[in-house]
Amino acid sequence: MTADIHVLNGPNLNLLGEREPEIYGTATLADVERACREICSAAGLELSFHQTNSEATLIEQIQAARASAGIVINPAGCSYSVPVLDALKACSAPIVEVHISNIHARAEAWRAETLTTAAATGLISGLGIRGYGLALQFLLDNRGRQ
Ligand code: CA2
Repeated sequence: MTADIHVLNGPNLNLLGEREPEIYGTATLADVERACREICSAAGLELSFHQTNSEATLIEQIQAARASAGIVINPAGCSYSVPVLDALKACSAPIVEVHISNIHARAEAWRAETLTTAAATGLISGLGIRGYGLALQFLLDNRGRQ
């Protein structure tokens, strides 16, 4: 039995709160998980929350979530991966891609060239870790409308 909602995090996001706070803030991934769990439990939904540093594991997690009520994904460095894009395209679940920073305003222009966004219903970028909660709220509000 798969969880209702899946929040998936790609490579290096386990370091959130430890480096580059001027870009990513000071909250940790545990803080993000806590906030996501509060939102889902208030809505009576089961949440599966993962972070992986492995592209293969991320693909397996996407496949496991493919028929769920929704996926929130911060693919991080896997945002430029064709296999991750293909895995997302195979999902019937609505997908919201989240980036903590504004990838269109970063010093490195290539950060905006994500492949994975093509498979997402929508993108939230630059709203800090609040993006995760906003993405969940969208999925909850739109349940059954796809
Ligand atoms: O803004 C985001 O959420 C990103 O997905 C973060 C990725 C980056 O490659 C994307 O372009 C934008 C990097 C994640 C690395 O995680 C760290 C977290 C804290 C400190 C250092 C790295």
